[in-house]
Amino acid sequence: EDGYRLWLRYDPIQNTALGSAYRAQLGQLSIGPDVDTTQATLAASLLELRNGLRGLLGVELTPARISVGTSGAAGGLRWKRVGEDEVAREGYRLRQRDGQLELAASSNVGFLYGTFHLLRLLQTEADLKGLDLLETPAKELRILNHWDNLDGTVERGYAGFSIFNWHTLPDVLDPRYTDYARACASVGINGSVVTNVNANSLIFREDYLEKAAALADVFRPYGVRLYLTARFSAPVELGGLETADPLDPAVIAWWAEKTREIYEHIPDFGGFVVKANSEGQPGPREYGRSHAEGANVLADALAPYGGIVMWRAFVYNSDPEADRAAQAYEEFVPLDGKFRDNVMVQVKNGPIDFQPREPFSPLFGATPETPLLLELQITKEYLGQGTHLVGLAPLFSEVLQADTRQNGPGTTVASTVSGLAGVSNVGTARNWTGHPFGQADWYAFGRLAWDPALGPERIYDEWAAMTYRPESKVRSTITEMLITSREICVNYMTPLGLHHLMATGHHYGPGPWVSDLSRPEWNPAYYHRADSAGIGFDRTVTGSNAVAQYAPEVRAKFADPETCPPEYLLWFHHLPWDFQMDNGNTLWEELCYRYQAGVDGTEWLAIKWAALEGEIDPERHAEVSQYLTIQQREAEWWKNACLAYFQTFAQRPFPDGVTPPPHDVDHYRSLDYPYAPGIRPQW
Ligand code: BDP
Repeated sequence: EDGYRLWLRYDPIQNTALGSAYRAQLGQLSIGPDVDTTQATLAASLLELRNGLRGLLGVELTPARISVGTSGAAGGLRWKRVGEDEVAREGYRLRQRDGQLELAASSNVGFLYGTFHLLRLLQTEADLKGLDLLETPAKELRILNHWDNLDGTVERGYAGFSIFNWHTLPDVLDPRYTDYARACASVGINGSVVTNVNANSLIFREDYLEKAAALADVFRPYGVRLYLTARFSAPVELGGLETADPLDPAVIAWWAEKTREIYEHIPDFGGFVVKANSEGQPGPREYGRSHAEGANVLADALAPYGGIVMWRAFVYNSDPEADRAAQAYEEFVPLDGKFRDNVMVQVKNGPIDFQPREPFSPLFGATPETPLLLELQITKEYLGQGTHLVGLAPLFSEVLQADTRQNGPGTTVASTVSGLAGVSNVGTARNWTGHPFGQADWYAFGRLAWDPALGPERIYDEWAAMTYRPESKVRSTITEMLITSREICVNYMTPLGLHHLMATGHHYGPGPWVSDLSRPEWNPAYYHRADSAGIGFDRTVTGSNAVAQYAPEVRAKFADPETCPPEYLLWFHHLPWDFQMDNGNTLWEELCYRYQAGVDGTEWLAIKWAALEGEIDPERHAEVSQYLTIQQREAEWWKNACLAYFQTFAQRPFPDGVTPPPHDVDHYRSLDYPYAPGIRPQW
């Protein structure tokens, strides 16, 4: 058992009574007259159904069991084409009707999604009796962003190398490309940006476009559109022009011609993602132009073909006076209304950078005329990377459900965005994600992009049943572990609103003492601001006043330490060590207890998992156990390093119930991880 099949395992259903009921219902398929299974997406749907039924139920959909082009015999499963007024594009209806189980869709991809849903019902051993559901994706754009480089490495990737082998494309079509697209489609992901945001112009060279086109051809039947990242200086680097100034006629013509060429290779190309004037990437600001002027030249080139630009709001500069958390808003809110219609601004969930917890970015809901995409990180750069078990669905859901109040109560982040982009965690690891539980985040991202209102418990329950076993102890234990693990991680890394305490470069372990990097906002000390008086970043009116970027009700709540939720306390406030928490603890005591709770939580995870021994396959059980050992040890490391360091300022004893760090802070400072994955020269 190596995890390659992800959640699409299709192993025989063990519950014999249920298996017989399913077999009685699904032994026959009738395909409506206007459902043409020679079309690629319908052929893929049929193939998936055949494989699923064969594996789960031992049912062979032989030609004798399929009636094609009829209005349908009694019993069995029936595929029926309906109009978009009945079932929206990409959506589907699954219901029992007149003794038949009917899958109705208005688009080919609707049949595909409906097929995956039906198989999921079987895999999770759901009751099909009285089934009646209508599904429509809440968001049109549900996209994975791969930070994959053309040389095969993956930025902030912890599961091996890129699954896209640019060297052997377009000739070698690794079956993994198809399985990747299947997995995406099974959770409703409909787009894939296959190149890194720190982009390489080479991708636009003819031979690379042929490679990209080969991938797009594999993805297409599964409803996954291909997108590429555009390096803003490509007209210079690849085109030989003297400038990449977006208002220069030669530059405008270059992008128009390049885009035409791309569509010649990939007729349904989705568009560009751009990281500009951020962390050394080129951009319009070099020419005195705004982000809107930069985005619009690409948008104009794409418009004739229906493509879009996803322009990232991840910008900050090195002004020592500026609060990094405030900069994206400052830069982009004044540009509202200045972007072309086919530009979306892609905003990370929080104002800084994929921390274990951040308040939502104040940009959500603040640009009524500019559609936004929510960018989430599925790869765990700041959450223990490939070795810690941390379920991200609670984090994703927390931001999606956060109420921005920008347009009255109930203006959730989910309601303000046109789609979701997730930075992928897959690589060449046999099980795709390195840590076996990393798969759950890929799964959860897709499910939440389809329906942001889905509860994390429900999502993990499905994943656990499909990926491990549908038996109740297995699914409930795994679900509980995944749900709880996020808070455990927050506690042992960055409790109470602390952020960016990670060591430099690789962002793996703790480095709260780092304060000597050239740019102020690359230093953890810039974020926690611990001193003899207290700890935290004052973002109220006495500090950076970044809190003013939120809608009045949200601002009022965050700006007062008495009403600010404890999980965001030190994000917005610099408070004395003896600040009284609601529960009667001082801030120092509470900080210590939280770190201890994080460590204790990793022990709890290990106990929970140990109780599943014998209930699931020994291979994956042993693998997860080994990772949990690392996590327990490293949670201790985080707690000890951070508490030893903060105590040098707090000068207070550790409260009862908190195990004091066995070493002083110099010991933790001296620890070194020279080969931690994802090392970058600076940030
Ligand atoms: C940061 C990563 C860096 C990425 C950057 C981004 O450390 O590797 O390039 O985000 O989002 O979190 O562009």
